[in-house]
Amino acid sequence: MAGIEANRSRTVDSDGLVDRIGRVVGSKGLTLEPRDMEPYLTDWRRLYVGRARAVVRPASTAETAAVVALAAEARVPIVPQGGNTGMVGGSVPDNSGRQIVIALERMNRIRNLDPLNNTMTVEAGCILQQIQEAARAEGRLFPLSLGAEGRCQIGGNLSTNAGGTGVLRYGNTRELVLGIEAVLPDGRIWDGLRALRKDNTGYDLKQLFIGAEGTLGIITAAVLKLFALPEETVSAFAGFERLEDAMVLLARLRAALGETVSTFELVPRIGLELARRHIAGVADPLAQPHAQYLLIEVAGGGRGSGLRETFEAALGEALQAGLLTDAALAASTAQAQAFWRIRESLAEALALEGPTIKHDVAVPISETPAFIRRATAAVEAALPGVRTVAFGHLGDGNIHFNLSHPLGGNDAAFLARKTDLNRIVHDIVADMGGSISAEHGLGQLKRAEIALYKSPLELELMRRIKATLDPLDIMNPGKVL
Ligand code: FAD
Ligand code: 2HG
Ligand code: ZN
Repeated sequence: MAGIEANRSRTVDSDGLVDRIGRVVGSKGLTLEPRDMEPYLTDWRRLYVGRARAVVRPASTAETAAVVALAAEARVPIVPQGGNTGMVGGSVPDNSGRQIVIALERMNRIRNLDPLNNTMTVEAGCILQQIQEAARAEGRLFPLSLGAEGRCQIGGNLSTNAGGTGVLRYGNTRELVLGIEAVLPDGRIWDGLRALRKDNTGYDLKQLFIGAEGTLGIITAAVLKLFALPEETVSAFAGFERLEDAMVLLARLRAALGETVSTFELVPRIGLELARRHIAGVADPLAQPHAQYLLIEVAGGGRGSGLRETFEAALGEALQAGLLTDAALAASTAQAQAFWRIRESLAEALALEGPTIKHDVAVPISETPAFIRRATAAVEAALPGVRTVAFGHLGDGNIHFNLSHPLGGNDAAFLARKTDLNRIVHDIVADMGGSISAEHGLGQLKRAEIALYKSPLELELMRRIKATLDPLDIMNPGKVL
């Protein structure tokens, strides 16, 4: 406790809350020094910089529950935080300096892996990659996969219902979970860690916490579904010209290869160029430039199953039919990794390119080409010179419709157009029956925006759920609603 004593003078603790929390988590679990708190106060995009009374890092569910109970008693708001890679400012505190951040990083144990039940039980602070590797070591696959997997935590993935590049085959995070354990806003622990494939005993409460962005409680552990580890994975990087052709290709690939088609991602030419400009080691895999590219992956039954040959033949037919203009099949793991690097570095490349206005939208899969065309024309008319970088999960109808600042323009003037450009893009999304947040959530960024696009009844139901579980409004207030 010496550290806590030493730090006490640096924080205002007139009600003794920090002292009481310190007694629960010990000096290892409490950060009060402004310099040490700093990484927990700024989001990945550097859009939000908050202040906090303390950063608390509990080591167990019991410690988390005790800290939440103390905060609830003192009516002090809590901000749950995972790997802090979220895109919408949900994981950082506001500017009041009153909130405490509860970071789950010390809760990183894999509690159990049951290969026969095809499940694993993990604590919320496990890094996604750690989970993927543990599953693989037992010959199993945990299919959630995203660019931030080396840093994001499963608790954050659950709380944002993360999507990523495996949704086409395995679904969103929501579909990969059998049970959760959560600390409620009053400090009680709900043990819902059931490892069952079937359980129709009333409302599916875990689904309330999944995608709630920390507004209903703190997820402390989860039972995850595991899958057979594919024996063979084949990746291709293909160039093409017309977005509609990609949709025809996806249907053809599914007809030929069934559920082995696991990734179907869009990279526009400008995305590849930005990645080459900003990310070390990125190269163009194809000889000539193309308007658009696809990263396609099939995974399945192993040598002798004919997977590679069938995939190659399907791509050959697509080239002959003019759906593709060129395609490279990865001949080695290193080449496959090079293809993936292009796709996974796009978010970072965009950030390094300068100010960006982001839209993470979903429309019916068949409507994605029409959406990209309509939205591109509309924003280019509204702001000549704006560079649209529309990329992402084409096979899911989820496009990351990014607007990169006009070259040679005034960045402040560009960012000042944010509300008006959001309106243009989101109105088109709404008109097409889509969603203004496909996978990143609402956080602080889209909290006001969603009020324009969700029905009053849906918003009322959400507010009622929030009020029932968190009547004091201490769990991540100011986010989502
Ligand atoms: P954080 O950012 O720490 O938190 C996110 C939200 O969850 C916050 O509201 C926070 O309060 C809450 N939260 C965190 N942990 C808990 C908990 N244990 N209990 C309750 N609430 C909690 N997202 C996608 O969906 N698909 C992608 O393909 C994708 N790619 C990305 C690529 C890059 C390079 C980056 C930087 C981000 C990407 N993201 C993607 C966004 C982000 O990685 C995901 O949203 C991820 O799920 C967030 O996890 P995290 O642990 O970093 O959560
Ligand atoms: C991705 O799919 C992430 O790479 C980030 O969801 C998307 O930066 C973005 O717009
Ligand atoms: Zn994405």
